[in-house]
Amino acid sequence: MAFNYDEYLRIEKMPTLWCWGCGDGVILKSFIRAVDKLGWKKDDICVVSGIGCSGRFSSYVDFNTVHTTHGRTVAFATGIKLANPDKHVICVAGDGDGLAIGGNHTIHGCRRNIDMTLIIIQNFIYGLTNSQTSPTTPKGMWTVSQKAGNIDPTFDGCELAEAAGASFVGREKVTAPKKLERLLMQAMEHKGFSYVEALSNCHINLGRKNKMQSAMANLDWIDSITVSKKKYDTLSPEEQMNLLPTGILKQDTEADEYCDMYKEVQKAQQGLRGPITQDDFKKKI
Ligand SMILES: Cc1ncc(C[n+]2csc(CCOP(=O)(O)OP(=O)(O)O)c2C)c(N)n1
Repeated sequence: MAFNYDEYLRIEKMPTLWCWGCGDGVILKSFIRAVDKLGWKKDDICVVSGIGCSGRFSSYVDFNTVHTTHGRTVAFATGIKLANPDKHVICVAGDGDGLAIGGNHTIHGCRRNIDMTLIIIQNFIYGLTNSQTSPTTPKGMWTVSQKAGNIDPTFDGCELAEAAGASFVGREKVTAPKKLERLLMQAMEHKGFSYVEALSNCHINLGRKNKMQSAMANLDWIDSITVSKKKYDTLSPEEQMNLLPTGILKQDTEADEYCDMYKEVQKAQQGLRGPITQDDFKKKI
């Protein structure tokens, strides 16, 4: 029997505002299937998104949802999680939202290792506002803010998340929706901050000006720059240079989780335990 997405969607909001052929719908469907497989109740989930095409995500799913300001997704989500530690909090942000204006919040969400999942919809461009350079726009590509070609160095959001302390980091692409579904399940099940980069196409605002005029051409390009982590690890540094590894890139099940530690703070303040000391932590410095 066909999967019934309607159960999880706000049907009155359909059709989506996303352009025809946009990969964001593939991510939405993969996420819904992952939630269904986890068996989570809709009322136990809160989806928090920012502004941008990716920000529409929270409007379409029939969970508790918050459509927040551009760049502040993780900040809002942190407050929601601390007040409701028993709920599953999922943030969705674009590469501009989560890595440029909201980069600082992303770094500190990772550093605190608070139990939530951040899905970065990485389409290499500011989509909604028509093609400004984002921190992940490849060098040399045309953008509306760098019409002679982008000269800004890019950074890898997954490497950033790993270095900042996220305890689960992974990347997948919309051309592998079943793998994306599995990665999202693993990320959402993980206790701690999980960072998932979902590579999506924006053939309208990235592709059209960069010799990828159709969704398929944009997707082929994404396929050409990605390789499984298993294969990636066998390549030389020169071969790795222009490739993005996919799959689980980091998984640390031992790291201290922020809500657990915060419970200890509450107990200490209520006189239910002594002060918090270095012995309460696995990682001290
Ligand atoms: C504080 C603030 N700054 C700028 C904007 C304008 N703005 C809206 S969406 C957006 C970029 C969206 O790009 P991205 O986060 O990559 O998401 P996409 O649209 O590609 O999904 C910008 C700059 C805004 N709404 N609020």
